[in-house]
Amino acid sequence: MKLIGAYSSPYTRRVAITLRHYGIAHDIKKVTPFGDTKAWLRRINPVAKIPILELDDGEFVTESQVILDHLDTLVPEGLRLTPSTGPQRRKIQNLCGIAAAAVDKLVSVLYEFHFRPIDKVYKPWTKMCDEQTADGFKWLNARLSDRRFFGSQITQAEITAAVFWQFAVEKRARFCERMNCSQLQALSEELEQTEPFLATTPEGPIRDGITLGTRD
Ligand SMILES: N[C@@H](CCC(=O)N[C@@H](CS)C(=O)NCC(=O)O)C(=O)O
Repeated sequence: MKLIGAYSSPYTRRVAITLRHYGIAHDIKKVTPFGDTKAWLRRINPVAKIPILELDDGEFVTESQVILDHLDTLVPEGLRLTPSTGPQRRKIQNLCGIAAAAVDKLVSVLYEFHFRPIDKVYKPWTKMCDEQTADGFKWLNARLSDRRFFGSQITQAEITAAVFWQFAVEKRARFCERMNCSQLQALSEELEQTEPFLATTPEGPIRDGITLGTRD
C-alpha cells in the first residue's frame, strides 16, 4: 500500500506512525495539498486533501480516521490501537475526535492568516477558533494521568493526541505555552523518542508545495 501525504501534515503523520507501529509495509509518496499537486490530488480525492491511502488493488481511502479504522482491521484484536467493539472503542474514538476538532480549528486559523490578505482577517472568528482549540487541548490534558488516558497502555488516543499537540506547538509555540498542558507535553516528549515518531519527523518544505508559517 502507499501513503500519500507529508509528515508535516499531522493527519498524515498519525497514519504513518500507525503503519509503523503495526509494522505494515508501505511506500510513501510525499505531496502537500497545495501548489502544483492540487490538480493531481483532486483526481484521486474529490476534496484534494491528504492523507490518502492507496491500497494494493488501486482503491483510494481518504480521511485519516477512516484510514486508521482500516489499518486496525489488518492486525489481530489484541494488537489493535482501537478495539473493534465496546466502550473502550467509543472512549478512544471520542478522545481522537476531540483532538481532531482541536487541531482542525488550529489549522483553520493558520489558513486564515496564510491565504487571506492580512487586513481582511476576521479576528472575532480567529479568536473563537483559538478558544475552541485551547478548550479541546485542555480537555484532553485533564484526562491524561501519567501520560496515559487509560492505565499504562498506548492506544490511538495517545498517538493522535501526541501528534496533534506536537504540530500545535510547532506552529503556535506561545499560544500552546499559555494552555499549560503539561501532560500533553510530557506525552509528546515521550512518544517523539520512539521509532515510529522519529522515523516520521515533519519534513521541511517540499518541492512545489506550500508550507504554512508559524504564529504566536
Ligand atoms: N479530516 C481530515 C483532515 C485532513 C486535512 O485537513 N489535511 C490538510 C493537510 S494537514 C489538507 O489536505 N488541506 C488541504 C485543503 O484543505 O485544501 C483527515 O483527518 O484526514
